[in-house]
Formats: sequence, C-alpha cells, structure tokens
Amino acid sequence: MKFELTANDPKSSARAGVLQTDHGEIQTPIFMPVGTAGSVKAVHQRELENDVQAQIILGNTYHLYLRPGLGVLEQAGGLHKFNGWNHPILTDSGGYQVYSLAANRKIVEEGVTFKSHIDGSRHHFTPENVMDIQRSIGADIIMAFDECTPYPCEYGYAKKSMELTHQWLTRCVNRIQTTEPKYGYEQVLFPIVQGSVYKDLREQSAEYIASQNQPGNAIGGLSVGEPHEDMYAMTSLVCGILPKDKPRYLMGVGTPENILECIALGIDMFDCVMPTRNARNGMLFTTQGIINIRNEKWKDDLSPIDATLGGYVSTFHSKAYLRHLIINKEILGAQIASIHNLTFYLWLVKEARKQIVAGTFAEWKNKMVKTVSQRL
Ligand code: PRF
Repeated sequence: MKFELTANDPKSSARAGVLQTDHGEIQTPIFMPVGTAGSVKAVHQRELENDVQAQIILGNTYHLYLRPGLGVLEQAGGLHKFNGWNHPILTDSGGYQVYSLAANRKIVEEGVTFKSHIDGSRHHFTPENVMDIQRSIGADIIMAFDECTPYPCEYGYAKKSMELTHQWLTRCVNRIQTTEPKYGYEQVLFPIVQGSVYKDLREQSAEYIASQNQPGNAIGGLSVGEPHEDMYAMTSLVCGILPKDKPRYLMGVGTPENILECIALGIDMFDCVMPTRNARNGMLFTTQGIINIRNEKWKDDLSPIDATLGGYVSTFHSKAYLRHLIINKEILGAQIASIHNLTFYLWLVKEARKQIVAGTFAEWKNKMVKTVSQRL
C-alpha cells in the first residue's frame, strides 16, 4: 500500500494525499461510509458509487463473523465478491463492537470472551483470530484488536487498558507478518492509539504505535462523550507524533464540524454512522446547515433538499416530499435521506481537499464550520 502526500496547507496541519490499494485509489482526506454488516444501510452499492461517490467503505468484524459467518464469506471469495463492492474495504476489529454490543464480555490478557447479541452463543476473540477473521472477510485495511476505553475513565484503568492494547498489537503484527493475504491482494494492518484523555498516555501510545512502522495508523478512544476540546487536544497531540508520511485515521468521528477541525489537525481518514443513522431519523446535513426534516416548517417547502450540493437525489426531490416520506416511515425516506447525507459528507471532504491543494484551507474551514453547524 502506497501513500503519497500531494499538498500541505500552509496555515494548518491539513494534508491532501493519495492512498493506493489493490482495489483502487483513495483521495485523502476521505470519509468512509459505515457498512456494518456488509451493506451501507439503505444505500445500494451502485448509489454509493454513482451518487455518493464513496471511495472506501467500512465493515465490522464482529457483525460479519456472527452473520453471515466466515464460511459463506470464504466461499464467496471475500466480502468484495459477496456484496459486489469492488473498491477498498476497511474492517474494524471488533475491539469496539464487543464492548458496546456483546453481553457478558470478559476481557483477559489472552483476549475477550463474549456472548453474541443475536443468539447468546459464546465466542472468543484474540488478537490472532481477529487478524485471521479480517483476512477471511477480505479487508484491504485490517484494524488492530484494541480496547476502546469509555468516558469518563480513571487514569489507572486507562493506563492498564492502553498497555493491554499495546501487548495485543505486538501479537496482531506478528500474526499479520506470519500469514498470507487470503485472496491474492494486499491486506495491511493499521494499529490504534489509545490512552483516553490523558496527555502522557496518548504520547506514550502514539510513540509505541509509530514504532510499529505499519502502513497507516489510527486514533481510537475519542468521540466517546468527552468534551470536543479534549478530542481536539488529543488528536493534535497524537498527530504531532505519528509519522507524517503515513495516513492517519480518526475512528468514529464525527459531525461535519468535527471532521473539518480534525482535517486541520492532520487527520486523513474518518468514519461515522452519523450521516446514515441520523438520516433515518430525519436529520439532514446540508451545505447551508442542519435540518430536522420532521419540523413543521418544511411541510410545504418545495425547494430541493440541497440545490448547492448537486447530485441527483439531493436536487431532484423537495424537502416537503422527503418530510412526507420520513413522517410516514416510508422506506424510500430513509433511502433518500441516507444518500443525501453521505453525498454531503463526501462533498465536504472533497471540497476540503480542493482547498488544501489551493493553499486556502484554513480560511475556508473557519467559514465553513459556522455554516455547516448552524441549525436551520
Ligand atoms: N477502537 C476501534 N474501533 C472504534 C473506536 C476505537 O477506539 C472508536 C472510538 N471512537 C470508534 N470505532 N477498534
């Protein structure tokens, strides 16, 4: 996997780059739509390509391992073949879902034992088998098996947890280095920085993760309820330590405002369920600001969902029609709103990239943050 930086913003730490995978190029900064169980909810693969113009999507180890299971995925020849998405796929390791979804989970040094949220069956994740599972799913980018600490988190627990994540990382790196790609194309490992909101732990973790010399690095344990100032401070600190010549991925972030601020701090990759999950509840992100489409004020607004954005779905349908669909719980409402929100998120990072290349990102970002975060 090759990463080339093409531009650096003169007034911030923002960068533009190109990440090359065996399933195609990714222009960074990039937002990755979340396709937990092998589908981005309510959005067809053809719409992801043509309307949203997604370049890479996410899958989740925890979900895909439980259903459909590795047998089917291996028989299909991996997730790309199974779901028909012939572009890059990144899988999260389950080091997050196990904590938020599984029941009776028990963390020991060896790994995590848990009960499935689907049928209560017992399973065991270790750094080794989570690497093997992600190889079998067929991810282009494999995430390290980590523990994401909650917020707030006592210093002592955050330190212990970070040390466990580091021990597990050594085992992940070993496993990746001693196993072969499952389907012929390259599969790389991204380690994850932890350390909660503690400066010294974040520094220590970033240094350890950087020393592993993997093709890309991630920052976890943020956007879990801490104040935005803490998230930005930790992100800035860690970006100052992680190598400049490798992509940096901030996991599970965030709002359009969070994304712009963190691009300015040096982040290249983002994912979040927000554009799709909130779409299904009628929250729309637009170039003018945030809309709750259920609100009475949109009842007879026949103007396009977002005329500035372009894109078929956002300009073809009116706000009043989308409101009608969402209020009536029509499936098409979820579909239109999800496609629109993802189109906006991909537009936002593409604009950011243009501004970085032009050397005007910092000024543009300050204006844009105000616009995209206002409630209409
Ligand atoms: N670890 C993993 N996945 C994640 C996170 C993490 O810390 C987060 C934190 N925002 C989101 N997804 N493995």
